[in-house]
Amino acid sequence: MDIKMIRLQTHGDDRGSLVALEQENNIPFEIKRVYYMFKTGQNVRRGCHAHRRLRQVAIAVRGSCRFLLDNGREQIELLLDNPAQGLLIDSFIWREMYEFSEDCVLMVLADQLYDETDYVRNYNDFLEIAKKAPLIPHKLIQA
Ligand code: T46
Repeated sequence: MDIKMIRLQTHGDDRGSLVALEQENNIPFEIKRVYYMFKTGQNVRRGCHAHRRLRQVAIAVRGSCRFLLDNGREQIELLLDNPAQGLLIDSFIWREMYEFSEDCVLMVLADQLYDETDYVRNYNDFLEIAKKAPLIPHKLIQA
């Protein structure tokens, strides 16, 4: 349950920059779904849930937003503001996103199709389940 920031190689020349995302390569799973959010209102808090199985990589392809990640024992706060950085969010991490910049486009790559039964939306339920999980400290790893 490490929190891993993936450095995405940027191919740049005098025309600009390009980042390529490849499953099982710089994205550490098979990509089954991609979604993105934009025009997020000010003072909006998104997420506020955990996933039972889902693993994801979030990239602020434009603008910035903050993430709160919580494993039931510790919390970590991060600013995502670089299109060449991917935040790996493993299963069973409570996540909240907030302070979206007006221009923020937050893209998420997921290893599963959309499945409402995979969501844990109640924080107390999440804590109960997290209590039973082995203690793995939150670490921020630059890859
Ligand atoms: C997550 C964070 C980072 C779909 O129909 N298909 C999809 O693939 C997704 C992601 C959402 N939806 C529908 C379900 C809701 O009616 O889009 C609506 C908004 O979804 P939600 O309220 O779950 O959005 P967020 O921003 O709270 O959470 C999303 C993801 O759902 C979640 O998996 O980890 O972004």
